[in-house]
Amino acid sequence: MVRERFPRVYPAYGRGMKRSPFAPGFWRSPLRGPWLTSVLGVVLLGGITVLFVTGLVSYAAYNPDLSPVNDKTPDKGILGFYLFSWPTDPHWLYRLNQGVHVTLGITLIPVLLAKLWSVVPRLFTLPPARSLAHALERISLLLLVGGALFEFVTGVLNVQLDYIFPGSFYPLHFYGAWVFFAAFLAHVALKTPMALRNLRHMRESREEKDDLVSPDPAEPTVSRRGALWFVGGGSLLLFATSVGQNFDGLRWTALLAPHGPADPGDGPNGFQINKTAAYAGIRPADTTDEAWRLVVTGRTGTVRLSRAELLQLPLHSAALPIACVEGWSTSDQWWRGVRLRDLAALVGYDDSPDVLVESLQQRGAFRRAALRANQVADPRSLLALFVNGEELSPDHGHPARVIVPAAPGVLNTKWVARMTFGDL
Ligand SMILES: Nc1nc2c(c(=O)[nH]1)N[C@H]1C(S)=C(S)[C@@H](COP(=O)(O)O)O[C@H]1N2
Ligand SMILES: [Mo]
Repeated sequence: MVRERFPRVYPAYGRGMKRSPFAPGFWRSPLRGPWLTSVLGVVLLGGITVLFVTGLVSYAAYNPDLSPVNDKTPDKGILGFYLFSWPTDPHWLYRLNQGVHVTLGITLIPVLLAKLWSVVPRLFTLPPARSLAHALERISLLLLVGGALFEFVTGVLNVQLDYIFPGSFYPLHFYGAWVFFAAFLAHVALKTPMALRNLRHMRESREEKDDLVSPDPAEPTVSRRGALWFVGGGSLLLFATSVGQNFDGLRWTALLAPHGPADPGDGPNGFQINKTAAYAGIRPADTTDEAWRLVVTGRTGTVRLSRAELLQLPLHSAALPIACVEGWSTSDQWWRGVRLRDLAALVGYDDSPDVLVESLQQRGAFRRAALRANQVADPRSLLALFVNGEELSPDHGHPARVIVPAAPGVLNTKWVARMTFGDL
């Protein structure tokens, strides 16, 4: 019966035209309509706002304004206007921020796909633009949809495959975020009033006028609420199989998360490893007590310390996690070593300055990192020699690694060889 109405409502289209996605009768799911689109839209409004904020915050945590060594987007210009000195408290700050960013991003994938599915007929409207305003709106939608797909795809690739774009993930994801969020804001400003109205008094009868409602709907196989449960269930499944990468005891539940190149095994050093010593090209011969020296440079010159000499300095402990930009983190581990600020004092600084930390590693992205004065000054910031009561394993950075509260994992340089204190 509904089918018969179709040619009368759209006399310009013959039945054969339904094969074309541009024909109104082509899209036949009875689920499409303003209510479904509005529910999904409101979920994304909240979710994507959180993703944007946690993403910008995560970028600030890298100290990109401190040193060219840390800056992955040298041409960020005014987009870096908001950068601030990353605090060291609370010590789980980056772990929380990045866990939320990555886990929420993964969880929202089904919602994003469902939202795009719910409006896909609009991609195929003819004529492509009825007016200048309509043309502008469609271009902004292109940026919106393209931006969303781009951000989710680059994010997931970084989380899953590590560094598929060598060195260039940050600029892509960072600039993409701004383009996407600008289009997102315009979209939200235009659509929120209508979406809220749709949600408040939604009657099926009112839906008939909307262009998302198929003029020629197929028999329903599932209710709209059923469809929402399906999307929500997909999100829940993704959440349940990725959130565990943030907790040592639950890591096995994170079926979707990468588990690192090496099984860290049990025992004191049995927690997640990102890059193994072998991968980083660390030669065991360079890390022996005879060969290894820590070279510390500062105001008063250069000091070279053997491991035995380091052990003569006051040793301190701190319980701190490792939290990677990729969204995995460890529970707090007990690190023991020399305070960074004590090393600064050795080369003439009573007030902690910035420091550039370089590792034995000859190549690769994360062989050096710059820390800000407030990070050096924190008494929990250590050049760690031990973890959980045992010497660092080769993969965790033996003979010595940096560990700083609240900082992204990438700033916690392993296999440290050289520290240069001074304003960066
Ligand atoms: N020299 C060096 N230090 C490094 C890295 C590296 O590749 N080389 N990776 C960093 C990154 S990205 C993270 S998340 C942490 C991982 O620490 P873990 O392997 O001890 O868990 O170490 C950091 N320190
Ligand atoms: Mo990392």
